[in-house]
Amino acid sequence: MSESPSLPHLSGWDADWAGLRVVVTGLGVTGFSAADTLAELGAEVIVLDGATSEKKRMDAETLKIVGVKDVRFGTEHLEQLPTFDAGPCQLVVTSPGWRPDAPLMRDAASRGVPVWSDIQLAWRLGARPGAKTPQWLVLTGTNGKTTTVTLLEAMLQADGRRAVACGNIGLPVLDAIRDPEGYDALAVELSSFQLHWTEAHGAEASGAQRSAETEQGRSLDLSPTASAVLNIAHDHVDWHGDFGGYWADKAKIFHSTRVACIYNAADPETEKMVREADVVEGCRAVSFTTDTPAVSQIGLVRSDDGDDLLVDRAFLDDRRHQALELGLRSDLGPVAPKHLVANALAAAALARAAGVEPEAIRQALRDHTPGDHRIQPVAKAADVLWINDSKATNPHAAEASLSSFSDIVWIAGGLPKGVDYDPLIQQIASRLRYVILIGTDSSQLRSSLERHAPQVPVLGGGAGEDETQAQLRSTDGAAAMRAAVSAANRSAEPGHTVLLAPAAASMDQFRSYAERGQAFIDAVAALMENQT
Ligand code: UMA
Repeated sequence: MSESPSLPHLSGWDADWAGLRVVVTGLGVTGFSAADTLAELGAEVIVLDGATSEKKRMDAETLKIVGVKDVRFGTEHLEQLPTFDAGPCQLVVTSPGWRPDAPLMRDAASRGVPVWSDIQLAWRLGARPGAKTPQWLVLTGTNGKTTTVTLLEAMLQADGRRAVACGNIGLPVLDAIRDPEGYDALAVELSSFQLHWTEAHGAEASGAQRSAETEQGRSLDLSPTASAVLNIAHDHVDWHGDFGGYWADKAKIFHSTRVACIYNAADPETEKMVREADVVEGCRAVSFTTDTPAVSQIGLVRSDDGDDLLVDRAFLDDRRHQALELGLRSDLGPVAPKHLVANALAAAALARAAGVEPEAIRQALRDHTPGDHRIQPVAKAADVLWINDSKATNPHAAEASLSSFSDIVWIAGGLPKGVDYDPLIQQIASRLRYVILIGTDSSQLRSSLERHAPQVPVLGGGAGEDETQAQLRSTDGAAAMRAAVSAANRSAEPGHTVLLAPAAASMDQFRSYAERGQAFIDAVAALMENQT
């Protein structure tokens, strides 16, 4: 990305976008919203996409109607930037997934053509004329983004604000800012890809940028009210080149933050990001913790009756001597795992930075329903927690739940889809106490466990002929799950978590991951009933 501020004159809906020659890369949801917006602003737009589909062709037809006449499909268009009749391309607005080493991005860099994410464009536009200009509350992280942004949206709405969750969660930010009425606040989930293509010069921007900023009364680069990084672990490293690149792109979220940068007290890397950020004068560093909070933290206080309190020691005047109650752990549901509490605390910190009242936060915690089959607590009995993460159909998705718990009795297996289990098993071996494999053939997972977690007992996944093993392999999914749940019950000890996170597809034994999750819920319910 160019180091100097790009297109400094273009800020606000009424700026001179007309005639600007813009290439939009990608015609997924981002590209469509970007091309549609730019056409409305009067820019000249060419859209490029390496692949095509029925949906994309229909979207191209729709774009034609609004004035985007030139949509090109096919890899032959991805070698270099196209030239417009009126001259060379002046700006690229890219879909997030386009890698920096893609030929088009290299071509843009060599010609000095700025490349913006849709986030950068949305920030520059602000809002439609006459509509409210929203506060931006932004967050990123390797895991937990979607839950946190959903909770944040609910907290803002419970406080009576017109708010919406957008960004990587699915609704393009450009669609949110083009809402005719406008929003009071945007709860924005940002991916590392989106951040990569978003400029962040920090509050100490160059002279040219600062003068433009003064003129407009608004920073040219993303300058959110509050920002948060939930955690950082290895992910998308191939895209970013190395972990350092991924880290640096995530860290950009803190730059130019105005009220509070929120980090995870349990993840020193997120604190380092805040320390290195160039923020607006007066912006505070606030952390969240699942332990008792110190000053400038939002955290969890154990209570005598066994129900922990979520408390704020950051956003109140007398924070040295007082704490503000935001809700109870049990507001999040009968069993609220630690990672969910951490996500709720992060959302609460962002909401409090925007002035949301404690009552609204509590209301949102109470209204929260965990997504079905996604790290969904099912029961807690005899100090054993039962979690349904049937939606974890590959190792990457399973890792999120496996790394959220220690002392796990793991129910896994199914159709492996040709993936390599070794990295996952190496990473989580120390957390496993017992493994039960369902699936008609989970031998691949079993041999990975034998190689990388030889100390962990494994039931199933082999050719054993005893009745339980045969049931675990059965094409009758409900029977297989009953056998797995009953074996888990026999091996789980107090303090353990029984986790269904198959890391495999379900279709060898079930119609869908939802049916597999429901089979688990039913088997656990039957078990609980028999035990009472
Ligand atoms: N394309 C090319 N060449 C390339 C790369 C992409 O031609 O080198 C084309 C593809 O054919 C496609 C288009 O570009 O038609 C881009 O589509 P996309 O699916 O990559 O992106 P969008 O549909 O615009 O969706 C994106 C996010 N996807 C990615 O970042 C990969 C969505 O996040 C996001 O919800 C949406 O914008 C709205 O902001 C999804 C995601 O998987 C959920 N995110 C990753 C994650 O969470 O880990 C980052």
